[in-house]
Amino acid sequence: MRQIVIATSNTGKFKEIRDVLADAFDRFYSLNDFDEKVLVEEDSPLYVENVIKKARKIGDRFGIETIADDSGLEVEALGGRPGVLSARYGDTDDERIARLLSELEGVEWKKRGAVFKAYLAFYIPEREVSYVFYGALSGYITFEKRGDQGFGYDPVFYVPEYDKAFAELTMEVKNSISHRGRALHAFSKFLNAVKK
Ligand code: ITT
Repeated sequence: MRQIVIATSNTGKFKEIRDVLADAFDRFYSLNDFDEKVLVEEDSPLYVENVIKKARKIGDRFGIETIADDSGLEVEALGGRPGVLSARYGDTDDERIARLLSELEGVEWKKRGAVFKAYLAFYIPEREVSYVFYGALSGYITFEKRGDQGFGYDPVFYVPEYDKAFAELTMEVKNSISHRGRALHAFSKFLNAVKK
């Protein structure tokens, strides 16, 4: 039986990752499944360093193959903020969105461009090795919230190709185009190439 820890306590991320990997693993754990809370300080300004640290620390602690995700939203008009600090822009999704929209007040549509980035690290404890996968998607920050699917900044991230915000797409469609979906696609190809 092949098990994997999805090293996140963000249930939105957990569901998206599990959905894409459903055929590759038999059992999925999130950090919420363990009583022990392992503290991982995401203190680097680089996503890639944070994600490797997270996957490795959790993988070594529980002795199970682990995938971690560090992601962020980079808004052009804000000089790339909130970026790697996207989770710390407020205490709740609503607060983070409210802050983003207020900082963009008065900014016209064509200057509201943004990129969502996702870094995934897959760590194999018995080999002490990490593999990193990357995905990104460009879009725009809306003037107000749209839709009720997904999580996080989904209601304010507009995808031109679909003329919809992420939160107006089903998880399947979001996963087929999103930053995380792209990184997961690369990870799936890797898993197929390196069958256990
Ligand atoms: P973990 O560290 O436990 O995985 P987190 O929510 O703290 O969860 P990050 O440090 O990667 O995750 O922060 C990313 C922030 O960006 C956080 O506020 C997320 O809700 C948000 N985010 C990430 N991916 C997103 C997506 O696909 N859609 C909307 N918001 C997203």
